[in-house]
Amino acid sequence: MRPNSWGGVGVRKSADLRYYRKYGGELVMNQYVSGIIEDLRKKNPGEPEFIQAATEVLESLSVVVDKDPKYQKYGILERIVEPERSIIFRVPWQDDKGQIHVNRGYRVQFNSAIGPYKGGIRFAPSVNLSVMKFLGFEQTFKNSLTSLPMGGGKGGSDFDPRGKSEAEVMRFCQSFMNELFRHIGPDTDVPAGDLGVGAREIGFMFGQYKRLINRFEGVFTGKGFNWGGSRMRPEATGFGATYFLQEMLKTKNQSLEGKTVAVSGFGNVAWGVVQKVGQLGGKVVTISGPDGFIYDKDGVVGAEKVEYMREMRASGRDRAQDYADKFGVEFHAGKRPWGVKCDIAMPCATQNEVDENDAKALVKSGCKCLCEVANMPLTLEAMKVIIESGILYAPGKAANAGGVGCSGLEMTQNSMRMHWASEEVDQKLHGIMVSIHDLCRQASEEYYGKSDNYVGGANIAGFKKVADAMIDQGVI
Ligand code: 2IT
Repeated sequence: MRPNSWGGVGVRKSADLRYYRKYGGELVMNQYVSGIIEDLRKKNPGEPEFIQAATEVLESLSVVVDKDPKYQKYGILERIVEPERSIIFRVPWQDDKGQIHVNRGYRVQFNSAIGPYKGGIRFAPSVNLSVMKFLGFEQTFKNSLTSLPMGGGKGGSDFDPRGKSEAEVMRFCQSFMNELFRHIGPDTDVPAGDLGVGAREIGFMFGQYKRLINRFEGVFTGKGFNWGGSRMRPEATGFGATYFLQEMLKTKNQSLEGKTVAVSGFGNVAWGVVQKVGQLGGKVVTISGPDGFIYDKDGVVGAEKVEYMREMRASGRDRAQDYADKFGVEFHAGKRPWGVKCDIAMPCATQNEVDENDAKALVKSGCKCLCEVANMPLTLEAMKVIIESGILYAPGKAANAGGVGCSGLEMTQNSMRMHWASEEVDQKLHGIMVSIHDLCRQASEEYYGKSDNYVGGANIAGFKKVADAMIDQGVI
């Protein structure tokens, strides 16, 4: 056993072995880090998603705190895993029949060291404090990677938009905002959309906010273009992820030309990916929903199919089978698309959608590259399989940062009271993704001695900017 930098001996065996340096066959993790992980588990019982996201980041920071004792001296890890503020509130609303319902609303304001809290709002039955905290935590590092001045936050509700009328959705959004408005503002906290929250819901929430505070200000991103939104924001997450993928492929002298891509989900993010992959000469052969996945051997390519994905979303039916019925392609009920033959996999649906068996199936099918587009789509066990397989692998917090990156550009445009043309936004988005890719590789090279540990590189590069800002700002 070898002492760590502070003379202590930190040894901890974990299911996740990927970041440990081996000293005489022992797997060593920094003792400060292992202590933080233990405390985190004790302090947050019943929050598996949050513990998963935080553990994954903390484990890759072992090498950073080994090298630089200031992070322990200033208590950075204990502070960075604790949200600055978590707000939980009642959201009562009436359905079209006059019946009263109560949902729970959340806003987790995780970290404001480098800018106002920034992050989406999710409406889904699976929303709870654990999910909000995992997303807010991830957002902090992701936003840091964009190089724009945005802190991390996330919000939402366990409200299920499926099967609700437009009037019901509007009343819900207004009630949600009747509480949230007092906690947000253009220099305080700037929400956006996420699962279940698109331009329509943002419109209803923004409208109510404006009415309550009697000011027109850039308090949301993802707004409609006519009332302060940015060009390209709807496309940004999917386009950005595909630009990131392009950079990854370039390091192997490859391009998207002729590549087959398996995609999950059919929402806003998958929609952007499908378009950009097609433009760059690749072919997306699957999309999926909660009911199963479709396999389109000719590719989800061309305006009609891409447009139909929007219709599927707008219908509120949440069914992938509609695509198979419309275009006469294969539908695999109750299955996920990870067994199909593909060169590249891009999970675009939700957290933990790829488990250990899915990961094994992907590797077996000959997949050469996995680019996460959803937030934390892989379980820790699935990550281990993918990392050990040695395939090219990027984490969501780097690859999907184009969404919030474009949100940052929307904030800039709002502050300037002007709009940029699509080409200008797209060019800036592309620049942001190339820069994130470089940051990941540089940090990976510096701390792991090899440049393609994107998971570790993203965590370290995202962390250092926030941590150093926290040190500068004192114990707050
Ligand atoms: O997960 C995400 O990065 C988002 N839902 C977008 C957040 C934002 O503020 O644009």
